[in-house]
Amino acid sequence: MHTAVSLVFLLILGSVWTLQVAAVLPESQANFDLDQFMGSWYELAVVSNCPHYMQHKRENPVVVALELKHAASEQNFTMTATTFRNDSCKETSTVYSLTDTPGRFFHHFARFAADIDSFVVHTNYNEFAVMLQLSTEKPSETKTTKIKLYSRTTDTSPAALDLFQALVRQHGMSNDAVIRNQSKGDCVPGEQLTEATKTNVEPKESAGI
Ligand SMILES: *[C@@H]1O[C@H](CO)[C@@H](O)[C@H](O)[C@H]1NC(C)=O
Ligand SMILES: *[C@@H]1O[C@H](CO)[C@@H](O)[C@H](O)[C@H]1NC(C)=O
Ligand SMILES: CC(=O)N[C@H]1CO[C@H](CO)[C@@H](O)[C@@H]1O
Repeated sequence: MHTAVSLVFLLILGSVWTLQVAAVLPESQANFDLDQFMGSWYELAVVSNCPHYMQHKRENPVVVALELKHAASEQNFTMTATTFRNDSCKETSTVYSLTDTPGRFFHHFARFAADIDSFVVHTNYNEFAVMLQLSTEKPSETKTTKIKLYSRTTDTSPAALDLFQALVRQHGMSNDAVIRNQSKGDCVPGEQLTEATKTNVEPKESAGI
């Protein structure tokens, strides 16, 4: 198979990084439609080979609500993430630059001096998206991989989970490590978590997605 052949070829080159990039340049996204991808998403599940990120997520494994906005003619879009942190709602905004590759974006994360390439590996726009993020921290050149499952709702279909889990395996990570969402209800920046929304807290198994 073509994939197996390129795997061997790239392993011979010794560049796992190149392999990862090559493995996600999906022909399926050649007709990626940015504007259909915009709007509201929920980040329901994540896995990473970065221990710090995973520890941080395990401490606060909540659903992150995302709002993506693209202004026509701009070569970038804004992703606003809202999530509960210590029972209050935190909002952060990130500008992603478009690249020449459909479904591939770039941003720089100043806190870790990291260059981050994001790929929409799979999406059907109206239900789910499987995202791959490859980061390189400077100056150490430390490389980490993150895989995320986005959904238009706080639930997901078995088909979307299958695609997510397949990508997790393809990148040599275990599905046991995946951290699933724990929905705490709607999150409005500036508002404290109310007693009413607290009753919705449903702790989930954090493994075995
Ligand atoms: C977004 O892209 C436009 C040009 O397409 C540019 O003028 C603007 O500065 C960019 N915004 C950011 C925050 O990089
Ligand atoms: C969360 O709250 C705990 C105790 O209430 C505090 O020690 C901790 O620093 C807080 N964390 C953040 C990120 O605000
Ligand atoms: C992928 C995943 O774990 N999804 C869950 C997110 O939370 C909602 C509500 O708590 C569940 O219904 C989903 O199954």
